[in-house]
Amino acid sequence: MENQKLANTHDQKCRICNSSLIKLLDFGRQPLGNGFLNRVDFKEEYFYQMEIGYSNTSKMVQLIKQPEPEKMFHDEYAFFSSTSKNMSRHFEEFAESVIQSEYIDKKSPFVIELGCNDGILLKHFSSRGIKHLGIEPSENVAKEANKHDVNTVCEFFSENLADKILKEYGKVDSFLAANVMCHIPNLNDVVKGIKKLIKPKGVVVFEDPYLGDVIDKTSYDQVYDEHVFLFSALSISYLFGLHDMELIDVQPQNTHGGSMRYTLALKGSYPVNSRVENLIEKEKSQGLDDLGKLQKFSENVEKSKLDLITLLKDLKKQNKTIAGYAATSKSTTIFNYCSIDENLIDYICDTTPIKQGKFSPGMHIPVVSHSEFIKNPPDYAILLAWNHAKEIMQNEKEFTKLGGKWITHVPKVQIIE
Ligand code: DWN
Repeated sequence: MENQKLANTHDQKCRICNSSLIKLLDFGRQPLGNGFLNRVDFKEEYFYQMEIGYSNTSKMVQLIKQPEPEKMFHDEYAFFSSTSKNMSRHFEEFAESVIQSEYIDKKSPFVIELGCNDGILLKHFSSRGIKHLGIEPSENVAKEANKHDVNTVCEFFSENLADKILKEYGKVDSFLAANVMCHIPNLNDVVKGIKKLIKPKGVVVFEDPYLGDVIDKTSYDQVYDEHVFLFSALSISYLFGLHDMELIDVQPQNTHGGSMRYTLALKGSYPVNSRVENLIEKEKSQGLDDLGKLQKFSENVEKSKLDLITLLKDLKKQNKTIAGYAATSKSTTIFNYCSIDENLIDYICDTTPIKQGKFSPGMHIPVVSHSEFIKNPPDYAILLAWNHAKEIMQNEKEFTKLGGKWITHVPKVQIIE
């Protein structure tokens, strides 16, 4: 009966193949993941019904409804990629791997990055004098990229923009993106644009949080307004296959709790690495194309929610103080889905100035600076940036030494001993 309810097909069609979506999970009423706000704006806050669905044809897991892009990406976008040292290192290595690869013209290379944010990746091309272009719709972060001598166009990417870029800059060797493709609803238009822009031996290399890891770790907080898709090799092959392009390589990444780097090229232009076939086989045995297994994920999410609420309520009964560590977009999903507010969490600390002094989306928990965490340490800190656990634990040895404890919800709800 429960499964029957979950397996309801939905009016919303798959954004890739136009087949009917099968509803997997309803996260309820959610605000914008990065919609940190002032008290005066509480009344006007935007909410939408956040549900995810699955297409049996494209194998794509996706949001059923997504707010308009302009609501999420604008001149006050709250996320700056360079806030993590580990991520800075990761992008330096990413740049190096592209520069060293066989996919780039050694004499006059040209790279484009979609959603270049504050220039964390492209600055490594710029500093070597490599021709590059960043496309970034959020003006405030694009300005930050300019400060690193990164050339940017402040617009949403589309086939139309690709035509303009082609006229002005010519064709590219490598079209890059990191944590961006999964944000874009009209991917068919994007792939059409990319296909026009890449040279005959050009490639697209992009990475995003990986569906296989989300399922394995029940990291449902990767679902929020900005993440319209959760990709797998199966769904990416399908999408690019519609445009005569193919997946030629895949490389798992540790970032964002488990991501996948996909390399794609025009069909037949490169041999396909055996890693692609291996991953696709693995995905089939994991059930990433199996509705029953995906529905099991929905059950795990509901259990994780109950476990987290129970743990936090138990600690509160013991008069413990609890704070959130890092006001991530992911935490918006957790707090709103689990109805966790100021009665359970005293504050969230975060290093990003634009978030400090504001309130968390939906649940309105105060966001404070990191120095507040040092001045007023809680008994328990819930690790909302669990994907940066290594870096954070390294920085917060003193908190732990003084008896502070960490709570995580990934891969299961627990107090980290
Ligand atoms: O895809 C996206 C990813 C790449 O970044 C975007 N849609 C939005 C964003 O998601 P997120 O907010 O969940 O990302 P992070 O990287 O998990 O969280 C970053 C937040 O954590 C920032 O607000 C900074 C904060 N932070 C902190 O306060 N102390 C981060 C670290 C590492 C720290 O030590």
